[in-house]
Amino acid sequence: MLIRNPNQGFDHPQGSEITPQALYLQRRAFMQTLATGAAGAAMASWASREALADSRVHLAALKGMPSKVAGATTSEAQTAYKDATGYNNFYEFGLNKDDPARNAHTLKARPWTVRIEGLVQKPQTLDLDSLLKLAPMEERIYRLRCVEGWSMVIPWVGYSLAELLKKVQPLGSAKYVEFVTLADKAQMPGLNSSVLDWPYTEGLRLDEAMHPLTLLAFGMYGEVLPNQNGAPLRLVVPWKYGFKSAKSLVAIRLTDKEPGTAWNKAARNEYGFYSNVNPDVDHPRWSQATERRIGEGGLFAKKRKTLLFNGYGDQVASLYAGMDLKKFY
Ligand SMILES: Nc1nc2c(c(=O)[nH]1)N[C@H]1C(S)=C(S)[C@@H](COP(=O)(O)O)O[C@H]1N2
Ligand SMILES: [Mo]
Repeated sequence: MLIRNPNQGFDHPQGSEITPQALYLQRRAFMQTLATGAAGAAMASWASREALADSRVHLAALKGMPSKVAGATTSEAQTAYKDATGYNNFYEFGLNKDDPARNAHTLKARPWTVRIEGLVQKPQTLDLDSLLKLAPMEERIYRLRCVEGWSMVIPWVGYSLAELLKKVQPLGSAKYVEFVTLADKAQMPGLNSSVLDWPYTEGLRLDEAMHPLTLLAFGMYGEVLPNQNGAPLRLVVPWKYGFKSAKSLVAIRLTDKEPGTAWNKAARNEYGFYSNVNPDVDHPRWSQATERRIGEGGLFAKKRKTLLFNGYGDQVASLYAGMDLKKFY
């Protein structure tokens, strides 16, 4: 059943009661509620009244709709919602996998603005409603591979980052994109730790950022992003290790130089700028040859072979033609 959550709109039931059928019925109920407008009051906590109509179309109604981007959607079994929202890396809310789910309720995901700045023709600050309306959304089911050796399959809702970048018109001198995420001690207890130099930042080469697979995600499993997954919007770059997919973005900055990244600054020899998933290039502490799919059996479940570019090589290998992937790790 649907449970109203004042912070996030709707909550899923937790735990083992989630079966595919239960999820299906729950989603259908969610869509029906939206269709009758009865969810207006609940949704208002997330989006403004004007944005309501759009968010209905853009998120809930898109559940199960095919992505228009070739190769973006895998038919592999989706990770259970409780795992995708209960086993997270979001160091701003703590270092343990269950910390974000427990602590991220203090994140105030709305109102929210994102600055798009640097080497662009039209720098601007966009609020969430404008971002939601900026381009048609799609559902894309991506594998997400963490450098720690586990992976998930998550149905995201969003649109290609390229849609946003085209609107601001990158200058000819722009070669890279830096992503800056929220760093607010009042909302994020993890900022008291000095493991990373806050804010958490990431970066892509401009052609990587413009690649249609690179997703600006606003939702998952047909709903708005839970706080622990990077509400209200995040990056998802499916052929790179999970840490490239920065959560809770507040600025997108186009530059002419390769930007530093939070992990690269913390341990340069461990985390390169590119960080493409590659079974042949090990992390100093973790082999990258295999991975454990979260939710698949227990301790003795067979590991899966990790795929070059996380299996998205057909789409992205050409971006790295002629590059030594061991050197540019
Ligand atoms: N701002 C921010 N973004 C972040 C992180 C983080 O600690 N802070 N962790 C990254 C890592 S290591 C991974 S594996 C993914 C996890 O995303 P998920 O929790 O939605 O599965 O988020 C990435 N984005
Ligand atoms: Mo990760």
